[in-house]
Amino acid sequence: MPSKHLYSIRMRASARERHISGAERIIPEERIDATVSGLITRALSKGCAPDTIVVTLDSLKDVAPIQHRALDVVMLSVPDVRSGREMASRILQSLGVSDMAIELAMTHLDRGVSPSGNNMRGAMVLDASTGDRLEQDRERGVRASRFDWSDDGEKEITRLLTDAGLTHFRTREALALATKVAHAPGMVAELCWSDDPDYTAGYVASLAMGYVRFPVLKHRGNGKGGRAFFVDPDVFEMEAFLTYLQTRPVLITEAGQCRQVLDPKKFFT
Ligand code: WAQ
Ligand code: MG
Repeated sequence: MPSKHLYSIRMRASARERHISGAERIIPEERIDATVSGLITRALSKGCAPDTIVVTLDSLKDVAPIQHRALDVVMLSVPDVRSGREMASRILQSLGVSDMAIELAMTHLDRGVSPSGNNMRGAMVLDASTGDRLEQDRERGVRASRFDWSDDGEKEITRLLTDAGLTHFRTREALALATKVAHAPGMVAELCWSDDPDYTAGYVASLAMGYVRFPVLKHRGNGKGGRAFFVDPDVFEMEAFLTYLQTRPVLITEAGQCRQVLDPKKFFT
């Protein structure tokens, strides 16, 4: 893709002031029409009709996107929420996130991350040692923006994920987001599960261990979900973190590896 004519497109939809869906794309100018209409179709096809859909387009001008290879995908076969969360916690611990920070993150995600008990549009930012929340706006959270797959990258990852039995667009999108986020300065690890009541999967992502995916991290029917970005308090600097997450365009140009771990106990050995 020539970098000259690239645009960042962001969509977010809300109903009764609540966030219901969002998406991020980086595309060449000639695909603006098709992309915008696709994103609006997506916003309208959510269970509840949105009151507001905001689509934002920004030319990337002459800023060439940073290119990253996607995180490796590790699929852990856990049978239920309890074992999923237990395994997710062990992985976060091994990455240096404290027990307290893990527990606080999971409690927030279960309750609804914003102070009013709703889902946020963005993510929580948690001190990986204390679990303190560092984001300024706790209703909105921090949103990663300006990232997408390149055409080649998207083809490659779609093939790889499909071969592994992962056909939902959410997996591909979450992997792109997690790859951008993992490269943020001061970032240790991300914990995520969807806010969609029918989508129980989630992941722990980090540069060190890749995108570790769990088929279940919450119970079906639960509409609470979100993202926790754990950061290293020794090096974390909010301004640099936000500049990277919100403004630096990132294209994921290459898939990583993808493997399945059938016995999660063997993951660490
Ligand atoms: N930046 C930061 N946080 C975000 C962003 C963003 N760009 N987009 C969404 N969030 C937060 C927000 O609080 C949402 O409520 C929450 O994440 C969940 O978003 O198969 O579908 O779009 O491997 O519901 C993970 C597993 C699915 C995918 C994640 O997230 C898989 C998912 P959702
Ligand atoms: Mg959602």
